[in-house]
Amino acid sequence: MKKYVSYIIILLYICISCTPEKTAIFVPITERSLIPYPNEVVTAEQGFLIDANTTIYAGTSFDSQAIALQFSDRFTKASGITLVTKKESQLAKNSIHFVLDPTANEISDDEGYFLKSTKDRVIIRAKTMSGLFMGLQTFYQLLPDEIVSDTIHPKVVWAIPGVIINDAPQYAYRGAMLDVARHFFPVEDVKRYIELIASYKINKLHLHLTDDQGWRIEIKSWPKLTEIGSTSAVGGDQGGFYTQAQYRDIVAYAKLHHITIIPEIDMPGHTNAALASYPALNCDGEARSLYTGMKVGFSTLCVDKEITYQFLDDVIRELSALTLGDYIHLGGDESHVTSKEDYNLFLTKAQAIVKKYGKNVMGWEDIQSAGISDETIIQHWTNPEIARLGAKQGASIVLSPAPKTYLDMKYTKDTKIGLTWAGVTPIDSAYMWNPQSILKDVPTSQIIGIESPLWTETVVDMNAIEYLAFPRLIGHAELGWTQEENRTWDSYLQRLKNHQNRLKIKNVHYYPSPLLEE
Ligand code: TNX
Repeated sequence: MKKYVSYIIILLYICISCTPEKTAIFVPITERSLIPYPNEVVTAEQGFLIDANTTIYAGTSFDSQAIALQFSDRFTKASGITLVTKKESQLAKNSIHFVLDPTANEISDDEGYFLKSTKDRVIIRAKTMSGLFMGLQTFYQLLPDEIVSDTIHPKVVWAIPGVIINDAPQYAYRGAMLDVARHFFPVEDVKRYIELIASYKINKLHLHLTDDQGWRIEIKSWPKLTEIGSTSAVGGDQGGFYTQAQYRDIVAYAKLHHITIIPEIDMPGHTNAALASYPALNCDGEARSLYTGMKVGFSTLCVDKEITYQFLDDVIRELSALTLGDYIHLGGDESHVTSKEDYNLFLTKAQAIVKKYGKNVMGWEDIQSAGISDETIIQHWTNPEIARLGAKQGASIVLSPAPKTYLDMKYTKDTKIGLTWAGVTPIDSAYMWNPQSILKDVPTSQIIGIESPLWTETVVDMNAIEYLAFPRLIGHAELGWTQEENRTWDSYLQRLKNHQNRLKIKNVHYYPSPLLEE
Protein backbone atom coordinates (compact mmCIF):
# COMPACT_ATOMS: atom_id res chain seq x y z
CA MET A 1 0.00 0.00 0.00
CA LYS A 2 2.77 2.36 1.07
CA LYS A 3 4.48 1.56 -2.23
CA TYR A 4 1.35 2.68 -4.16
CA VAL A 5 1.12 5.93 -2.22
CA SER A 6 4.69 6.84 -3.11
CA TYR A 7 3.98 5.93 -6.77
CA ILE A 8 1.00 8.24 -6.75
CA ILE A 9 3.05 11.03 -5.18
CA ILE A 10 5.76 10.61 -7.82
CA LEU A 11 3.16 10.61 -10.62
CA LEU A 12 1.49 13.72 -9.21
CA TYR A 13 4.86 15.44 -9.04
CA ILE A 14 5.60 14.56 -12.67
CA CYS A 15 2.21 15.82 -13.76
CA ILE A 16 2.51 19.10 -11.89
CA SER A 17 6.01 19.75 -13.16
CA CYS A 18 5.09 18.86 -16.74
CA THR A 19 1.82 20.67 -17.19
CA PRO A 20 2.98 24.30 -17.24
CA GLU A 21 5.69 23.48 -19.78
CA LYS A 22 3.25 21.65 -22.08
CA THR A 23 0.70 24.44 -22.04
CA ALA A 24 3.45 26.96 -22.65
CA ILE A 25 4.62 25.04 -25.72
CA PHE A 26 1.20 24.39 -27.21
CA VAL A 27 -0.43 27.78 -27.51
CA PRO A 28 -4.14 27.80 -28.32
CA ILE A 29 -5.07 28.10 -31.98
CA THR A 30 -6.39 31.62 -31.30
CA GLU A 31 -2.83 32.76 -30.78
CA ARG A 32 -1.88 31.79 -34.30
CA SER A 33 -3.22 34.31 -36.79
CA LEU A 34 -4.78 32.50 -39.71
CA ILE A 35 -5.35 34.93 -42.63
CA PRO A 36 -7.38 34.33 -44.73
CA TYR A 37 -9.37 32.53 -42.07
CA PRO A 38 -10.11 28.93 -43.07
CA ASN A 39 -13.71 27.97 -43.64
CA GLU A 40 -13.79 25.22 -41.00
CA VAL A 41 -11.50 25.09 -37.98
CA VAL A 42 -11.93 22.56 -35.15
CA THR A 43 -9.59 22.53 -32.17
CA ALA A 44 -8.02 19.14 -31.49
CA GLU A 45 -6.61 17.80 -28.24
CA GLN A 46 -2.86 18.19 -28.34
CA GLY A 47 -0.54 19.79 -30.82
CA PHE A 48 2.48 18.61 -32.75
CA LEU A 49 6.11 19.42 -32.12
CA ILE A 50 8.68 19.44 -34.93
CA ASP A 51 12.13 18.38 -33.80
CA ALA A 52 15.27 17.04 -35.47
CA ASN A 53 13.74 13.54 -35.57
CA THR A 54 10.57 14.54 -37.41
CA THR A 55 10.27 12.79 -40.78
CA ILE A 56 8.51 14.24 -43.80
CA TYR A 57 6.54 11.79 -45.95
CA ALA A 58 6.09 13.23 -49.42
CA GLY A 59 4.45 10.31 -51.24
CA THR A 60 5.36 9.13 -54.72
CA SER A 61 4.05 12.00 -56.80
CA PHE A 62 6.45 14.62 -58.14
CA ASP A 63 4.00 17.39 -57.17
CA SER A 64 3.67 16.43 -53.50
CA GLN A 65 7.45 15.99 -53.32
CA ALA A 66 7.89 19.52 -54.68
CA ILE A 67 5.60 20.95 -51.98
CA ALA A 68 7.38 18.90 -49.29
CA LEU A 69 10.68 20.31 -50.54
CA GLN A 70 9.36 23.87 -50.35
CA PHE A 71 8.45 23.21 -46.74
CA SER A 72 11.68 21.53 -45.71
CA ASP A 73 13.75 24.31 -47.34
CA ARG A 74 11.82 26.98 -45.47
CA PHE A 75 12.07 25.03 -42.21
CA THR A 76 15.83 24.60 -42.57
CA LYS A 77 16.30 28.33 -43.25
CA ALA A 78 14.42 29.30 -40.10
CA SER A 79 15.49 26.49 -37.74
CA GLY A 80 18.86 25.27 -38.95
CA ILE A 81 17.43 21.73 -38.82
CA THR A 82 17.40 19.53 -41.93
CA LEU A 83 14.52 17.09 -41.80
CA VAL A 84 14.62 13.69 -43.49
CA THR A 85 12.12 13.37 -46.36
CA LYS A 86 10.87 9.96 -47.47
CA LYS A 87 8.98 9.18 -50.64
CA GLU A 88 6.75 6.51 -49.18
CA SER A 89 3.76 7.10 -46.93
CA GLN A 90 3.69 5.35 -43.60
CA LEU A 91 1.66 6.53 -40.64
CA ALA A 92 4.70 6.63 -38.36
CA LYS A 93 4.86 8.78 -35.23
CA ASN A 94 6.56 12.18 -35.36
CA SER A 95 5.82 12.69 -39.03
CA ILE A 96 4.53 15.33 -41.46
CA HIS A 97 2.60 14.06 -44.49
CA PHE A 98 1.93 15.81 -47.77
CA VAL A 99 -0.74 13.70 -49.41
CA LEU A 100 -1.87 14.28 -52.98
CA ASP A 101 -5.07 12.35 -53.62
CA PRO A 102 -7.02 13.30 -56.78
CA THR A 103 -9.88 11.07 -55.60
CA ALA A 104 -10.32 12.81 -52.22
CA ASN A 105 -13.95 13.71 -52.89
CA GLU A 106 -14.52 15.12 -49.43
CA ILE A 107 -12.37 18.09 -50.52
CA SER A 108 -14.74 20.28 -52.46
CA ASP A 109 -12.36 22.37 -54.56
CA ASP A 110 -9.08 21.99 -56.47
CA GLU A 111 -7.54 24.65 -54.25
CA GLY A 112 -9.11 23.18 -51.10
CA TYR A 113 -7.19 21.15 -48.54
CA PHE A 114 -7.50 19.21 -45.29
CA LEU A 115 -5.00 19.78 -42.48
CA LYS A 116 -4.86 17.83 -39.24
CA SER A 117 -2.26 18.26 -36.54
CA THR A 118 -2.24 15.99 -33.53
CA LYS A 119 0.37 14.74 -31.06
CA ASP A 120 1.83 12.16 -33.44
CA ARG A 121 1.63 13.74 -36.87
CA VAL A 122 0.54 16.46 -39.23
CA ILE A 123 -1.37 15.53 -42.39
CA ILE A 124 -1.95 17.96 -45.24
CA ARG A 125 -4.12 16.46 -47.95
CA ALA A 126 -5.43 17.89 -51.21
CA LYS A 127 -6.68 16.84 -54.64
CA THR A 128 -4.15 18.97 -56.53
CA MET A 129 -0.75 20.52 -56.09
CA SER A 130 -2.43 23.95 -55.74
CA GLY A 131 -4.50 22.63 -52.87
CA LEU A 132 -1.36 21.30 -51.15
CA PHE A 133 0.30 24.68 -51.68
CA MET A 134 -2.68 26.45 -50.06
CA GLY A 135 -2.54 23.98 -47.16
CA LEU A 136 1.17 24.67 -46.78
CA GLN A 137 0.48 28.42 -46.40
CA THR A 138 -1.91 27.61 -43.53
CA PHE A 139 0.65 25.25 -42.02
CA TYR A 140 3.22 28.08 -41.96
CA GLN A 141 0.69 30.26 -40.16
CA LEU A 142 0.22 27.55 -37.50
CA LEU A 143 3.97 27.55 -36.76
CA PRO A 144 5.76 30.21 -34.67
CA ASP A 145 6.32 33.53 -36.50
CA GLU A 146 10.02 32.83 -37.00
CA ILE A 147 9.12 30.25 -39.68
CA VAL A 148 9.07 33.15 -42.17
CA SER A 149 12.58 34.23 -41.24
CA ASP A 150 15.67 33.71 -43.39
CA THR A 151 17.97 33.48 -40.39
CA ILE A 152 18.30 30.57 -37.98
CA HIS A 153 16.41 30.69 -34.68
CA PRO A 154 17.87 27.86 -32.53
CA LYS A 155 15.80 28.69 -29.43
CA VAL A 156 12.38 28.52 -31.05
CA VAL A 157 10.18 25.56 -30.09
CA TRP A 158 8.48 24.53 -33.34
CA ALA A 159 5.07 23.73 -31.89
CA ILE A 160 1.78 23.63 -33.78
CA PRO A 161 -1.59 23.72 -32.02
CA GLY A 162 -3.81 20.65 -32.33
CA VAL A 163 -6.34 21.41 -35.05
CA ILE A 164 -8.44 19.98 -37.86
CA ILE A 165 -9.00 22.33 -40.81
CA ASN A 166 -11.23 21.77 -43.83
CA ASP A 167 -10.80 24.64 -46.18
CA ALA A 168 -11.63 25.81 -49.71
CA PRO A 169 -11.80 29.24 -51.34
CA GLN A 170 -14.96 31.27 -51.80
CA TYR A 171 -13.72 32.66 -55.14
CA ALA A 172 -11.55 31.13 -57.86
CA TYR A 173 -10.07 34.50 -58.87
CA ARG A 174 -8.12 36.17 -56.07
CA GLY A 175 -5.97 38.79 -57.68
CA ALA A 176 -3.55 41.65 -57.30
CA MET A 177 -2.54 44.06 -60.06
CA LEU A 178 0.74 45.90 -60.37
CA ASP A 179 1.17 48.84 -62.76
CA VAL A 180 4.76 48.53 -64.00
CA ALA A 181 4.12 51.14 -66.73
CA ARG A 182 3.78 54.42 -64.79
CA HIS A 183 6.87 53.38 -62.86
CA PHE A 184 9.01 50.41 -63.73
CA PHE A 185 9.90 47.80 -61.12
CA PRO A 186 12.76 45.36 -61.67
CA VAL A 187 12.29 41.58 -61.68
CA GLU A 188 13.40 41.22 -58.02
CA ASP A 189 10.61 43.57 -56.88
CA VAL A 190 7.97 41.65 -58.81
CA LYS A 191 9.29 38.40 -57.34
CA ARG A 192 9.13 39.78 -53.81
CA TYR A 193 5.54 40.92 -54.44
CA ILE A 194 4.69 37.43 -55.75
CA GLU A 195 6.18 35.81 -52.65
CA LEU A 196 4.30 38.12 -50.30
CA ILE A 197 0.89 37.81 -51.96
CA ALA A 198 1.14 34.03 -52.37
CA SER A 199 1.32 33.62 -48.60
CA TYR A 200 -2.26 34.98 -48.41
CA LYS A 201 -3.44 32.51 -51.06
CA ILE A 202 -3.75 35.13 -53.82
CA ASN A 203 -3.59 33.24 -57.13
CA LYS A 204 -3.50 35.88 -59.92
CA LEU A 205 -1.09 38.69 -60.64
CA HIS A 206 -2.26 41.05 -63.35
CA LEU A 207 0.67 43.06 -64.76
CA HIS A 208 -0.28 46.36 -66.38
CA LEU A 209 2.60 46.26 -68.87
CA THR A 210 1.94 49.27 -71.09
CA ASP A 211 0.56 52.77 -70.74
CA ASP A 212 1.13 56.32 -71.93
CA GLN A 213 4.27 56.65 -69.82
CA GLY A 214 6.05 53.44 -70.74
CA TRP A 215 6.12 50.17 -72.70
CA ARG A 216 7.61 47.47 -70.45
CA ILE A 217 7.72 44.20 -72.39
CA GLU A 218 10.12 43.29 -75.17
CA ILE A 219 8.34 42.59 -78.48
CA LYS A 220 10.94 41.20 -80.86
CA SER A 221 9.10 42.12 -84.07
CA TRP A 222 8.63 45.76 -82.93
CA PRO A 223 11.93 46.56 -81.17
CA LYS A 224 11.43 50.30 -80.89
CA LEU A 225 8.61 49.76 -78.39
CA THR A 226 11.32 49.15 -75.84
CA GLU A 227 14.23 51.02 -77.48
CA ILE A 228 12.17 54.22 -77.31
CA GLY A 229 8.90 53.55 -75.50
CA SER A 230 10.41 52.00 -72.36
CA THR A 231 12.76 54.88 -71.55
CA SER A 232 10.21 57.15 -69.83
CA ALA A 233 8.22 57.02 -66.59
CA VAL A 234 6.06 59.38 -64.54
CA GLY A 235 7.98 62.39 -63.24
CA GLY A 236 10.89 61.76 -65.61
CA ASP A 237 11.98 58.85 -63.42
CA GLN A 238 14.00 55.99 -64.81
CA GLY A 239 12.17 53.68 -67.21
CA GLY A 240 12.93 50.07 -68.05
CA PHE A 241 11.44 46.91 -69.51
CA TYR A 242 11.47 43.14 -69.13
CA THR A 243 13.25 41.15 -71.81
CA GLN A 244 11.26 38.10 -72.88
CA ALA A 245 13.69 35.92 -70.91
CA GLN A 246 13.12 38.01 -67.77
CA TYR A 247 9.37 37.94 -68.30
CA ARG A 248 9.46 34.14 -68.65
CA ASP A 249 11.38 34.04 -65.39
CA ILE A 250 8.62 36.07 -63.68
CA VAL A 251 5.93 33.77 -65.11
CA ALA A 252 7.83 30.68 -63.89
CA TYR A 253 8.42 32.17 -60.44
CA ALA A 254 4.71 32.99 -60.19
CA LYS A 255 3.83 29.42 -61.18
CA LEU A 256 6.03 28.08 -58.40
CA HIS A 257 3.85 30.17 -56.06
CA HIS A 258 0.63 28.97 -57.72
CA ILE A 259 -0.01 32.37 -59.21
CA THR A 260 -1.06 32.94 -62.83
CA ILE A 261 0.29 36.07 -64.48
CA ILE A 262 -2.31 37.98 -66.51
CA PRO A 263 -0.54 40.40 -68.87
CA GLU A 264 -2.28 43.61 -69.90
CA ILE A 265 -1.57 45.60 -73.05
CA ASP A 266 -3.86 48.62 -72.62
CA MET A 267 -5.59 49.79 -75.83
CA PRO A 268 -6.73 51.68 -77.87
CA GLY A 269 -6.11 54.51 -75.34
CA HIS A 270 -3.23 54.60 -72.84
CA THR A 271 -0.89 54.00 -75.80
CA ASN A 272 1.31 57.10 -75.98
CA ALA A 273 4.51 55.07 -75.41
CA ALA A 274 3.75 52.96 -78.51
CA LEU A 275 2.72 56.06 -80.49
CA ALA A 276 6.05 57.68 -79.57
CA SER A 277 7.98 54.58 -80.72
CA TYR A 278 6.38 54.14 -84.18
CA PRO A 279 5.12 57.17 -86.16
CA ALA A 280 3.08 54.85 -88.43
CA LEU A 281 0.75 53.92 -85.55
CA ASN A 282 -0.55 57.51 -85.48
CA CYS A 283 -3.31 58.57 -87.87
CA ASP A 284 -1.25 61.62 -88.85
CA GLY A 285 1.93 59.52 -89.25
CA GLU A 286 3.82 61.63 -86.73
CA ALA A 287 5.47 60.21 -83.63
CA ARG A 288 4.23 61.54 -80.32
CA SER A 289 6.68 62.78 -77.67
CA LEU A 290 7.35 60.59 -74.66
CA TYR A 291 5.01 61.45 -71.79
CA THR A 292 5.93 61.76 -68.10
CA GLY A 293 2.79 63.39 -66.67
CA MET A 294 -0.20 61.80 -64.91
CA LYS A 295 -3.12 62.69 -67.17
CA VAL A 296 -5.22 59.93 -68.73
CA GLY A 297 -7.43 59.63 -71.82
CA PHE A 298 -5.49 61.64 -74.42
CA SER A 299 -3.98 58.93 -76.66
CA THR A 300 -5.38 56.45 -79.17
CA LEU A 301 -4.11 53.96 -81.70
CA CYS A 302 -5.24 54.71 -85.24
CA VAL A 303 -8.32 52.56 -85.72
CA ASP A 304 -8.50 53.02 -89.53
CA LYS A 305 -5.00 51.88 -90.41
CA GLU A 306 -4.18 48.33 -91.44
CA ILE A 307 -0.77 48.54 -89.75
CA THR A 308 -2.50 48.95 -86.36
CA TYR A 309 -3.84 45.40 -86.66
CA GLN A 310 -0.53 44.02 -87.87
CA PHE A 311 1.00 45.60 -84.77
CA LEU A 312 -1.68 44.09 -82.52
CA ASP A 313 -1.32 40.68 -84.14
CA ASP A 314 2.45 40.65 -83.55
CA VAL A 315 2.20 41.92 -79.98
CA ILE A 316 -0.50 39.42 -79.02
CA ARG A 317 1.21 36.55 -80.81
CA GLU A 318 4.47 37.14 -78.95
CA LEU A 319 2.73 37.79 -75.63
CA SER A 320 0.54 34.69 -75.93
CA ALA A 321 3.64 32.58 -76.41
CA LEU A 322 4.96 33.94 -73.09
CA THR A 323 1.68 33.39 -71.24
CA LEU A 324 0.87 30.19 -69.34
CA GLY A 325 -2.61 31.31 -68.31
CA ASP A 326 -5.74 31.44 -70.46
CA TYR A 327 -6.23 35.20 -70.38
CA ILE A 328 -4.79 38.30 -72.05
CA HIS A 329 -6.04 41.63 -70.66
CA LEU A 330 -6.79 44.22 -73.34
CA GLY A 331 -7.37 47.18 -71.01
CA GLY A 332 -9.91 49.25 -72.91
CA ASP A 333 -10.37 51.91 -70.21
CA GLU A 334 -10.56 55.67 -70.60
CA SER A 335 -10.27 55.85 -74.39
CA HIS A 336 -11.64 59.38 -74.32
CA VAL A 337 -10.29 60.47 -77.71
CA THR A 338 -11.51 57.41 -79.63
CA SER A 339 -15.06 57.74 -81.00
CA LYS A 340 -17.51 55.13 -79.66
CA GLU A 341 -17.86 53.62 -83.12
CA ASP A 342 -14.08 53.36 -83.59
CA TYR A 343 -13.64 51.99 -80.10
CA ASN A 344 -16.14 49.17 -80.66
CA LEU A 345 -14.73 48.32 -84.08
CA PHE A 346 -11.19 48.27 -82.72
CA LEU A 347 -12.05 46.03 -79.77
CA THR A 348 -14.02 43.61 -81.93
CA LYS A 349 -10.89 43.12 -84.05
CA ALA A 350 -8.56 42.97 -81.04
CA GLN A 351 -10.71 40.31 -79.35
CA ALA A 352 -10.60 38.18 -82.50
CA ILE A 353 -6.79 38.35 -82.48
CA VAL A 354 -6.65 37.16 -78.86
CA LYS A 355 -8.91 34.23 -79.78
CA LYS A 356 -6.77 33.45 -82.82
CA TYR A 357 -3.81 32.87 -80.50
CA GLY A 358 -5.79 30.55 -78.26
CA LYS A 359 -6.40 32.93 -75.37
CA ASN A 360 -9.48 34.53 -73.81
CA VAL A 361 -10.08 38.22 -73.27
CA MET A 362 -10.12 40.08 -70.01
CA GLY A 363 -10.77 43.83 -70.01
CA TRP A 364 -11.90 46.75 -67.89
CA GLU A 365 -15.71 47.01 -67.79
CA ASP A 366 -15.64 49.60 -70.61
CA ILE A 367 -15.03 46.89 -73.24
CA GLN A 368 -18.54 45.47 -72.89
CA SER A 369 -19.85 48.02 -75.43
CA ALA A 370 -17.90 46.24 -78.19
CA GLY A 371 -19.84 43.02 -77.64
CA ILE A 372 -18.22 40.28 -75.58
CA SER A 373 -18.56 36.53 -75.13
CA ASP A 374 -19.31 34.47 -72.07
CA GLU A 375 -15.65 33.49 -71.89
CA THR A 376 -14.71 37.15 -71.36
CA ILE A 377 -13.79 38.43 -67.91
CA ILE A 378 -14.96 41.96 -67.23
CA GLN A 379 -13.16 43.88 -64.51
CA HIS A 380 -15.49 46.23 -62.66
CA TRP A 381 -13.75 49.37 -61.41
CA THR A 382 -15.99 52.43 -61.45
CA ASN A 383 -19.42 52.07 -63.08
CA PRO A 384 -21.70 49.27 -61.80
CA GLU A 385 -24.21 49.94 -64.60
CA ILE A 386 -21.61 49.28 -67.28
CA ALA A 387 -20.29 46.19 -65.49
CA ARG A 388 -23.86 44.88 -65.27
CA LEU A 389 -24.26 45.25 -69.03
CA GLY A 390 -21.18 43.06 -69.37
CA ALA A 391 -22.69 40.48 -67.04
CA LYS A 392 -25.91 40.46 -69.11
CA GLN A 393 -23.83 39.31 -72.08
CA GLY A 394 -22.72 36.34 -70.01
CA ALA A 395 -19.26 37.55 -68.99
CA SER A 396 -17.68 36.63 -65.69
CA ILE A 397 -16.97 39.52 -63.37
CA VAL A 398 -13.92 40.35 -61.29
CA LEU A 399 -14.57 43.08 -58.74
CA SER A 400 -12.15 45.96 -58.30
CA PRO A 401 -14.42 48.71 -56.96
CA ALA A 402 -12.03 51.67 -56.73
CA PRO A 403 -13.06 53.05 -53.31
CA LYS A 404 -12.51 49.63 -51.70
CA THR A 405 -9.80 47.87 -53.67
CA TYR A 406 -7.61 50.53 -55.31
CA LEU A 407 -4.39 50.21 -53.37
CA ASP A 408 -3.16 53.52 -54.77
CA MET A 409 -5.84 55.43 -52.84
CA LYS A 410 -4.41 57.08 -49.71
CA TYR A 411 -5.21 55.62 -46.28
CA THR A 412 -6.16 59.09 -44.96
CA LYS A 413 -5.81 62.51 -46.51
CA ASP A 414 -2.59 62.97 -44.53
CA THR A 415 -0.74 59.77 -45.44
CA LYS A 416 2.07 60.20 -47.88
CA ILE A 417 1.96 58.49 -51.31
CA GLY A 418 -1.19 57.78 -53.24
CA LEU A 419 -4.10 59.47 -54.95
CA THR A 420 -7.57 60.39 -53.67
CA TRP A 421 -9.84 60.50 -56.74
CA ALA A 422 -11.93 57.55 -55.47
CA GLY A 423 -11.72 58.73 -51.84
CA VAL A 424 -9.43 57.67 -49.02
CA THR A 425 -9.38 54.03 -47.94
CA PRO A 426 -8.39 53.21 -44.36
CA ILE A 427 -7.83 49.55 -43.53
CA ASP A 428 -11.27 48.99 -42.01
CA SER A 429 -13.05 50.42 -45.06
CA ALA A 430 -10.92 48.24 -47.37
CA TYR A 431 -12.10 45.17 -45.43
CA MET A 432 -15.71 45.97 -44.62
CA TRP A 433 -17.67 45.23 -47.79
CA ASN A 434 -19.33 42.24 -49.26
CA PRO A 435 -18.34 41.22 -52.80
CA GLN A 436 -21.81 39.75 -53.36
CA SER A 437 -23.58 43.08 -52.89
CA ILE A 438 -21.51 45.30 -55.19
CA LEU A 439 -23.39 44.48 -58.41
CA LYS A 440 -27.06 43.95 -57.67
CA ASP A 441 -28.97 41.52 -59.90
CA VAL A 442 -25.84 39.82 -61.24
CA PRO A 443 -26.07 36.07 -60.51
CA THR A 444 -23.57 35.10 -57.81
CA SER A 445 -22.11 32.43 -60.09
CA GLN A 446 -20.91 35.14 -62.48
CA ILE A 447 -18.89 36.91 -59.77
CA ILE A 448 -15.63 34.96 -59.95
CA GLY A 449 -13.56 37.03 -57.57
CA ILE A 450 -11.85 40.23 -56.60
CA GLU A 451 -8.62 42.00 -57.57
CA SER A 452 -6.68 44.80 -55.89
CA PRO A 453 -5.04 47.14 -58.44
CA LEU A 454 -1.96 49.12 -57.51
CA TRP A 455 -1.51 52.00 -59.95
CA THR A 456 1.91 53.53 -59.61
CA GLU A 457 1.78 57.18 -60.65
CA THR A 458 2.95 58.10 -57.11
CA VAL A 459 4.77 54.85 -56.34
CA VAL A 460 8.49 54.95 -57.05
CA ASP A 461 9.99 51.92 -55.29
CA MET A 462 9.32 48.64 -53.50
CA ASN A 463 8.95 50.35 -50.11
CA ALA A 464 6.15 52.48 -51.54
CA ILE A 465 4.48 49.39 -53.06
CA GLU A 466 4.57 47.68 -49.66
CA TYR A 467 3.30 50.76 -47.83
CA LEU A 468 0.17 50.98 -50.00
CA ALA A 469 -0.49 47.25 -50.39
CA PHE A 470 0.05 46.16 -46.81
CA PRO A 471 -1.99 45.66 -44.86
CA ARG A 472 -5.00 46.43 -47.09
CA LEU A 473 -4.25 43.63 -49.56
CA ILE A 474 -4.24 41.12 -46.70
CA GLY A 475 -7.86 42.05 -45.96
CA HIS A 476 -8.78 41.68 -49.62
CA ALA A 477 -7.18 38.23 -49.63
CA GLU A 478 -9.54 37.25 -46.80
CA LEU A 479 -12.58 38.63 -48.69
CA GLY A 480 -11.56 36.55 -51.69
CA TRP A 481 -11.01 33.33 -49.78
CA THR A 482 -13.21 33.26 -46.68
CA GLN A 483 -16.99 32.92 -46.78
CA GLU A 484 -18.90 35.86 -45.38
CA GLU A 485 -20.25 33.94 -42.35
CA ASN A 486 -16.71 33.03 -41.29
CA ARG A 487 -15.28 36.52 -41.10
CA THR A 488 -15.84 39.62 -38.97
CA TRP A 489 -13.88 42.83 -38.75
CA ASP A 490 -13.19 42.29 -35.01
CA SER A 491 -11.74 38.84 -35.55
CA TYR A 492 -9.75 40.01 -38.56
CA LEU A 493 -8.37 43.06 -36.75
CA GLN A 494 -7.20 40.91 -33.83
CA ARG A 495 -5.48 38.47 -36.18
CA LEU A 496 -3.92 41.28 -38.20
CA LYS A 497 -2.52 42.87 -35.02
CA ASN A 498 -0.79 39.59 -34.15
CA HIS A 499 0.27 39.08 -37.74
CA GLN A 500 2.30 42.34 -37.79
CA ASN A 501 5.25 40.50 -36.28
CA ARG A 502 5.57 38.38 -39.43
CA LEU A 503 5.50 41.49 -41.62
CA LYS A 504 8.29 42.91 -39.45
CA ILE A 505 10.38 39.73 -39.70
CA LYS A 506 10.01 39.90 -43.49
CA ASN A 507 10.92 43.61 -43.48
CA VAL A 508 7.65 44.60 -45.13
CA HIS A 509 7.29 48.41 -45.04
CA TYR A 510 3.60 48.28 -44.21
CA TYR A 511 1.44 51.22 -43.19
CA PRO A 512 1.24 51.25 -39.36
CA SER A 513 -2.44 52.13 -39.15
CA PRO A 514 -3.59 53.62 -35.81
CA LEU A 515 -6.21 50.84 -35.84
CA LEU A 516 -3.41 48.33 -35.25
CA GLU A 517 -2.39 49.89 -31.96
CA GLU A 518 -3.59 48.06 -28.84
C1 TNX B 1 -7.84 55.01 -63.33
S1 TNX B 1 -8.67 52.19 -63.26
C2 TNX B 1 -7.20 54.28 -64.32
C3 TNX B 1 -5.73 54.28 -64.36
C4 TNX B 1 -5.12 55.19 -63.34
C5 TNX B 1 -5.87 55.05 -62.04
C6 TNX B 1 -5.30 55.84 -60.91
C7 TNX B 1 -8.47 52.34 -64.72
C8 TNX B 1 -9.04 51.29 -65.51
N1 TNX B 1 -7.84 53.42 -65.17
O1 TNX B 1 -5.28 54.60 -65.65
O2 TNX B 1 -3.79 54.84 -63.15
O3 TNX B 1 -7.20 55.46 -62.25
O4 TNX B 1 -5.93 55.51 -59.71
